[in-house]
Amino acid sequence: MKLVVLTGAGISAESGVSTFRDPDGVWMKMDPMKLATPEAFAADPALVHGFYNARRAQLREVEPNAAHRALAQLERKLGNDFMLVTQNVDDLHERGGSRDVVHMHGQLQQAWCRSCDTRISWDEDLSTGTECPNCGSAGRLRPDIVWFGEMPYRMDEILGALDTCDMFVAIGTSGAVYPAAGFVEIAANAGAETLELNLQPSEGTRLFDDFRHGPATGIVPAFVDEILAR
Ligand code: BV8
Repeated sequence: MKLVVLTGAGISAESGVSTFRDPDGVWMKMDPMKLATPEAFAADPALVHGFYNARRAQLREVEPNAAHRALAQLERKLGNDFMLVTQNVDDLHERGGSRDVVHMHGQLQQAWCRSCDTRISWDEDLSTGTECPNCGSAGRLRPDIVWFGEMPYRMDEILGALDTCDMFVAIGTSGAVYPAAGFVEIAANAGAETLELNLQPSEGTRLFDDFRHGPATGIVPAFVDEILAR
């Protein structure tokens, strides 16, 4: 069985990472257009660096949870028949044991030099004066995050997997951001069974064949046990 899993902020919520659109979510307190667009970065790079520096630093305070670990178990069992796509920019899937994670919206712990086009692992703060360790340019590094209006990463691979999978599962995502929100329809049109695992019905619940609602640390390990028993 070929399985594609898409995760969103809800899978990391019980680890202590804020979601975006829940009542106390990041975008309920801050305007994404001022923080997560190329235009915002051009207008006020120090503000944008500060926002991502705080979120990068927060990763040191959090740990993966049972849902991240369960998906790693599924990867070990299904091997190449499994694709894990995440909208999350944290590293909790990797720390939970997943080896191959498609970070379609980039990663907090990676910087991208707009001078030499190199991507570099980055654990520290970035500032408007930070020098690129590869080419030496100052002030040309940005967080390697896909902002609104930019093309998400590895779309060809993702679309290829959606076209050939037997099952598509969306976990902890509101279905508010495209193109990820459209994956369920692509998979369904290709004949896959579709399942939503979320705390509560998402904006797109009606697009799924089936759904289970509850905290990810409960419903994801239960789902993985079911698949492993098949
Ligand atoms: C693109 C930066 C072209 C990273 C993020 C009008 C109509 C349609 C589309 C558009 C439109 N105007 C503009 C667009 C396109 C736009 C878009 O979709 N906008 C929306 C807002 C309308 N998209 C883009 O610009 C994308 N690029 O389209 O390029 C293109 C063309 C063709 C083909 C391909 C591409 C780029 C999108 C990148 C956005 N980057 N942020 C960062 O700073 O982190 S978006 C942001 O939302 C996050 O990064 C996250 O990745 C994404 C999705 O959010 P979720 O993960 O779903 O989180 P959310 O809080 O919303 O939901 C959490 C869910 O978890 C809830 O349902 C909750 O109930 C649940 N939950 C909570 N606790 C738990 C739980 N579930 C289980 N257990 C729990 N304990």
